[in-house]
Parts: sequence; structure tokens; C-alpha cells
Amino acid sequence: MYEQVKLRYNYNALEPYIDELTMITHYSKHHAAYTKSFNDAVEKARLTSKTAEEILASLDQVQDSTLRTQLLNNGGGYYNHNLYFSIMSPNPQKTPEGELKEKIDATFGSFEALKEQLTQAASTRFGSGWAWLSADSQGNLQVSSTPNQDNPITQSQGKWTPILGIDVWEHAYYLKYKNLRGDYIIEFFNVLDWDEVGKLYKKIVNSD
Ligand code: MN3
Repeated sequence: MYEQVKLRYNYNALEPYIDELTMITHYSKHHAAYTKSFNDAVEKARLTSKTAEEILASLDQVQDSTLRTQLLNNGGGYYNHNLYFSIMSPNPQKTPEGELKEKIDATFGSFEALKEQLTQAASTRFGSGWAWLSADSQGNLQVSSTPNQDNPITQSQGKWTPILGIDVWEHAYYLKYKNLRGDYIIEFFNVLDWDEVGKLYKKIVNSD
């Protein structure tokens, strides 16, 4: 069984940046539906012994194209939202620290420059999708964006693992921000917890 990450905060705790109704709908409807459909697809594909990361990294080995698409869309929907909901907090650490901060400065020049690149990736993604900060096992960092529920694991067959994901599907912001995706992206950074992002970074770098 692949389970939704438990929220560390109440549905209304991210107000005023992310509103309560959006959180309720996003977590208990959208994410719950992806999770259920992913479990069904994994069962059908007989992949229940694998982690979600392993499945997403090796989708090219699934022969049945309908099943492969189901695993891509729902596996991504499951995995991406687990990341998204776990890196937000009502009391976030506002900036990166330690090892991650050093790598960000070395790669992008500064934290502000990274924020600019992430904002650019999120705001220019046409239609539904995500913006990402990903790491490889050597600790390298990259910013990217993907359509729909794709993610960097699938696209790189496991080389890159996202440590930060910004959901730019309309369901993530439309109730509060309407068509103003740019405003949502700016406010998202107010609830983004760099402590959690840093922990994910450490895990990936130390997993090799
Ligand atoms: Mn979403």
C-alpha cells in the first residue's frame, strides 16, 4: 500500500498563503484519488514489492502502454504531492542552510538567483505541471519543469530526485488566486520549509 503523507499541519495552517478550501480539496480529493489509482495500477502491474521511486525510475520496462500511462500519471500524482505537502509548513525555515546552502551558492550564484530560476520555471510551464529543484547522488542540483504529473525521476530514469516541487496545476491555486499563477508562486515561498528540503537533500547525497 502506498499511502498519502500525513500532514504535519492543519488544513487552515498555511493561510493566508494557501487557503483552507484549496488544501482540503487538494489533499483529500485530488491527492487521495491519485493515491488510490496508483495503488490499483501497481497491483495490476504486479509491482507492489517496489518503492514508488523505483517504479517511476523504470516505467520504460512496463510493456503495456495503457498501464504505463496509468503508472506515470497516478504514480507521479501520488509521489509529487507527497513531496509538495511535506515541504510546506506554517513555521518554515525561510532560507537554506549548511551543505544545501553551499551547493546552491556554488551552482546558482545565490539563493535569490535560485529562487528566480524556480519562479521562472514555474511561471512559464504551459498548462498543468510542476517546477522542480532536484539532486543527484553526487549532490549536484538542477532546476527543471515537467508537464502534467511527470517528474524528474521518470525523465532521468532515476538519476535526478526532486527535493522541492511547486505544483502549478490550477487546482493548487485557482480558488484563491484565480488566473494569477505568479502571485501564488510568490506566496508559496512563504510556506516553503527549507529545513525539509535540506533533509531530503542530505538523504539523497548520503544514499550512494
Ligand atoms: Mn496538485
